[in-house]
Amino acid sequence: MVGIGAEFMTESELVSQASQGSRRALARLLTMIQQGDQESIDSVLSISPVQSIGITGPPGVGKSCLTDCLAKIFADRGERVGVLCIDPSSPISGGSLLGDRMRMEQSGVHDRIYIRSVATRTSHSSIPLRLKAMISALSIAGMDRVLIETVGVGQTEIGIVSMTDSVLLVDGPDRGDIVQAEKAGLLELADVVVVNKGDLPGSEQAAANIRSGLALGPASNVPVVVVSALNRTGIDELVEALESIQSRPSVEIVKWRHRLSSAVMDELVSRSSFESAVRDLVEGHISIEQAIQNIIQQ
Ligand SMILES: Nc1nc2c(ncn2[C@@H]2O[C@H](COP(=O)(O)OP(=O)(O)OP(=O)(O)O)[C@@H](O)[C@H]2O)c(=O)[nH]1
Ligand SMILES: [Mg+2]
Repeated sequence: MVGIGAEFMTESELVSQASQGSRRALARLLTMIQQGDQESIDSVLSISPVQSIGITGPPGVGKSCLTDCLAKIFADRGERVGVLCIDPSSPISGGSLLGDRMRMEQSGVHDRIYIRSVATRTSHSSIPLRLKAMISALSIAGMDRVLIETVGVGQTEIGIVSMTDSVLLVDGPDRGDIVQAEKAGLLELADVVVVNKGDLPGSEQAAANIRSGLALGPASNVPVVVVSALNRTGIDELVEALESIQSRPSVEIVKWRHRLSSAVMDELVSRSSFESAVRDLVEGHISIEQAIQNIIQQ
């Protein structure tokens, strides 16, 4: 394949080249998956994916800086780390990756770290399923671990982090956005809560508030760790907390519910009967119950 661009390869050639370390083949494979190419998705799904960590939280709390710290720690141990930055605003090759790259200063220069931005603007509903295939593609390419940063605390983020093995919810010292995360149901998926910007006043108090809030509910054992991604303090404790995560059956049920509903949505919305049902609804020919029947029966 020497001299032939990755864009001319078949899916199985891409998989084979990516597994032999070709970053161009990996990039191409990820693009095809991101665009929803079914053959590319199918070509990776038999691979059992490596450990993935979802990192989510409100805008600006320091997720990228923290992801950078964690990627660097794992890479310094000799692991190969894939980083996916889920970006709701960017088109396929949008500009904000540059911003993330700049914030991910350490990771950007580390040869065991592979960073990739994933645009969601054009392909909203299927991102969770495609994400699963992207983690598999990174696994094929020899990554030992995948970190996934996503911005926000709403339903989209729940769909995304449900695909990961563990979930890290990041908050800042003065935000209290954790309340929004709780309302959306994201808090119940969190394996570790991080209060970042621990160098600023109010972070210990914010952590104490979160701990007392959690103490009342089913997530009372979830650790709340104060860190500063900027000063790199508290990161060892965070890694320890990440490595002590125990699987919780109640969370597994919630995650599988989200995964299945993403898959069901994806399957039904992609049917041609979905679009014709939309047209029939607009023209007043059918009821929504009939529309559902038409789609299911296709
Ligand atoms: N004081 C302080 N500032 C921090 C810390 N971590 C990140 N920041 C700053 O917070 C700002 C946002 O950091 P990012 O890592 O881009 O935050 P983010 O959550 O990824 O932001 P979005 O992806 O845009 O939601 C930057 O100006 C960082 O320098 C920290 O530990 N302490
Ligand atoms: Mg970010």
